[in-house]
Order: sequence, then C-alpha cells, then structure tokens
Amino acid sequence: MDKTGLTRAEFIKAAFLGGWAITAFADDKGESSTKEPPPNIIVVLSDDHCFRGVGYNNSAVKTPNLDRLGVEGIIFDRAYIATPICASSRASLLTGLFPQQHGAIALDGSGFQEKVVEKKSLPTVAHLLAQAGYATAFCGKSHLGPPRDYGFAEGEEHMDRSDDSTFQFAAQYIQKRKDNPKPFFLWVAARQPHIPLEPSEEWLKVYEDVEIPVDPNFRESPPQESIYNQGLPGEHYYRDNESRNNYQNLPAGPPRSREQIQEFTRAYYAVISRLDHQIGTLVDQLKEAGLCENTVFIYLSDNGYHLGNHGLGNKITMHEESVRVPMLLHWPRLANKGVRNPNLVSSLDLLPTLLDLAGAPVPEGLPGVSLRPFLEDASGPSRPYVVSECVGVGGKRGMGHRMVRTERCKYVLTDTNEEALFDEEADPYELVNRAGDGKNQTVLNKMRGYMMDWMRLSGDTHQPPSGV
Ligand SMILES: [Ca+2]
Repeated sequence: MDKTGLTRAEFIKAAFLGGWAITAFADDKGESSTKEPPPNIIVVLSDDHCFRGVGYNNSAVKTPNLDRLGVEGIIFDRAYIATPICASSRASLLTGLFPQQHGAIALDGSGFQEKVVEKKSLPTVAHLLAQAGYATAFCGKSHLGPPRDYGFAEGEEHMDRSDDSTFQFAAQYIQKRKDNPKPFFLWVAARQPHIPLEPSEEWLKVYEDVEIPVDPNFRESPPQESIYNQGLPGEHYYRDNESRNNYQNLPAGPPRSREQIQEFTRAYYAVISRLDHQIGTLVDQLKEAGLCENTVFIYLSDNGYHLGNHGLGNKITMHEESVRVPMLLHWPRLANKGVRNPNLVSSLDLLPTLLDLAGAPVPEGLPGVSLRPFLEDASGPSRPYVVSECVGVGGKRGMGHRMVRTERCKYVLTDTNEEALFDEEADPYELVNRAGDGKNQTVLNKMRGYMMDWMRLSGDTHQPPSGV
C-alpha cells in the first residue's frame, strides 16, 4: 500500500543512525556552499491551527494571504508535526528531534531546559544559524522559557493573544535589517488561534450569515476507545472542557451540539482570518523593505485542533485533525512555484531545511531531512512514513499515543496497547478502525514493524502487546 522511494532499512539508516553528531557551540562557522547570498529566513509558527482551517484546503475559511503565498510558493499538503502538543512540538521544531530525544515531553519542558539551556549539549536551529553567520530574533509565544536562553540573540516573549505586539516587533525588526547585509533568521510565534478564542467584531463579520460546515466525523461526544482519550489510561479525560476555555459560554470540549460547534468554529475561523491579515501585512512590510526577493518565508503550526471531530476539542490525539498542520514555503527565488506537494513531510524537516538553505552544515543522524530537493523538483525524494507521538500525557512518560503515517495508511498504538489502522484514502475522516479485519493483516504487520523500528530508535520504552 505504500508508494515509497526508499526501502524501510534505507530510511531508518538515513533517519536515525549516526546519532547527534554535531558538537554544540563549535567554532566551525559553516562555510556557505551556495553561490547566491544566503537568504533571510522568517518562520511564522501559529498555535493550534488545524490543516482544514485554511482557505486553500477549505473554502469556508478566509485566508487570502496564506492562499496567495501558497500559490506563489509550495504548499506541503501532508505535513505532520512530531508531537501534537505545544511545548514539546516547539522543542522538536527548534532541535529537529523527537520529544523523547530532546527531553521535553508533553508540557514538561525540563529536559529541553537541561540539555539546551543548562548543559548546552544540544543546539537549536537558532544556535546553528548564528554559527552560520545569521542574525537571529524571536517574537511571540515561547513556552520554553526566555528565547535568548535557547539561541536567539534578540527578541522576547510577547503575551497578548491578539499577536499585535508580536507582529509589531517583527515589523520593527525588518526595518532594522533592511540595510544590513548580514542575513537574518526571524521566528514569529503567534498565539492565535489557540483558545480562549477572542475574535474581534471586524473579523467575526467576515463569517456573519455564513453557513459553517461541520466535518463528517463530527460527534457530540467521543467514543470510549483509548485512541480518543486525552488523559491517562482509562480516564476518558477530554481537554478543553474546563470553563476557562469557553467562548461566549460555548464549551470548547465535549459534549457539544452541532450548533455549538458551528458557533465555536465561526470564532476559530475569525481568529485565523485576523492572523492571516497580520501575516499579509508582514509580507507587505518585507516587500516595502526590499527584502522579499531573498527571504524564505515558512508558515506552519505547532499542532492541529479538533473542532468536534470524533467529539473532541484540543489536540494530543493521533487523528489527522491533531497531528496534521498547514505548511507552506514562499521564496521568490524558488524554481518550483505554485505546487501542492503531496509527499509526507515532518516538522522535524524544518531544521535541516533551514540549515541547507542557509548553506550551513546539517548535523548527521537527525530524524528529519532537508526539503530543499522539493524546492527544485516536485518529484523529490519520498519517505516511507512519518511518525508523531504524544507520550507524556498527564506529565507521565509513556502515557499517551503514537502513530505511523504512510501515504495510504495510519497505524496508532495507544498506552493501553489498543491498535488502530485507518485507510486514509478510503476513509480520510478515520471513521473505521480496520486493525481487526483479517484481510488487512499484511498491512497491519508492516505498520507494526515501522512502529517498532521507530520505538527502538527514538527511545520509546513503552511495552507493546506481545506478538507485535
Ligand atoms: Ca499548540
């Protein structure tokens, strides 16, 4: 069922073997191998933006700026986050490693703090780009402590949920850099559209009198199987059902009626449209500063979000709504524009991609790969699968779920060793678990094999069911 360019053994070898081979904070400046001047880099990372909540995937959502950037650039249609929870996902984006490798498990960032901040044994993409001669700056949501502690030379955390101060900092930074030949790396970490939703009237009006569609996998409450549990084993805890997350008395977690989901989604889309507008303004400012031509602009989110899908809110699960995110790359120097790339992409690819584009050395042994080949040729290298996990639920290591996603299938293994197998082509809303269907045994075994390989190599100590 897979369409793969590499054998599993080749992928595993390429992905994991060799270990973390770079010495943190080495003196090597990383000579650029590109003839062109190294590009500036701007990453806009949003918070909890589901892959279906963007105009190019869903005509109900108004995101003209992201749509245009996608048309002028490359949309990565199958982008998966290493882990669908904020702090851990951010640590993965910054280090290029899975949570159990960098040590920030779920919302517990102590492992990242120890390795990156205190012992300085693990570099972030900010450290590595600074080594390559980049000016670096951060604005917005950190979730991992002061950003200057983990490699950014300038900037700070901004707390306002409208992201106005974040984009104001970005605008000022662009102005400051416009006459400076040194390339820059700017990380813009928006807080939108994370709950509590605070849509402005201006953007709510965009969705006034608009019918908000509800996905086919909408339910008022989740089923009781383990894959829907967002808490500890057997707890059947559902995040976002605390009152603090309410928007106008609409519960953000189950149970929710169809009408309640529609109103909640309306506010969610309004916040996304405001964010889209802020992104459009940022790109205009880049153009006005004369910097757009040589700036790589990447948009993605730290995780997705359930809008009543399977009866859930929030993320953490292994469903598409949780682990799959919108992702695009815009760069006027691209040879390959206006492409929707269908290949499996991981958030762990961000670090090697940025280093590759900067002409900087890419550390060996990382689980991610550079996406640069896709920028030149849409038929770039494929990979057999990507992995996502959230195994620190409730602050307890090993609690939670993990998944392997191939182009056709998804395999989920939960903390209680329940298994799920979805045929993403026939069942993109993941309504039918085919793990128990004997005629899928060959596929199931193959997916189990991928999972076991990944668990061994990523240090996942969970004990799988016997025979797997
Ligand atoms: Ca998040």
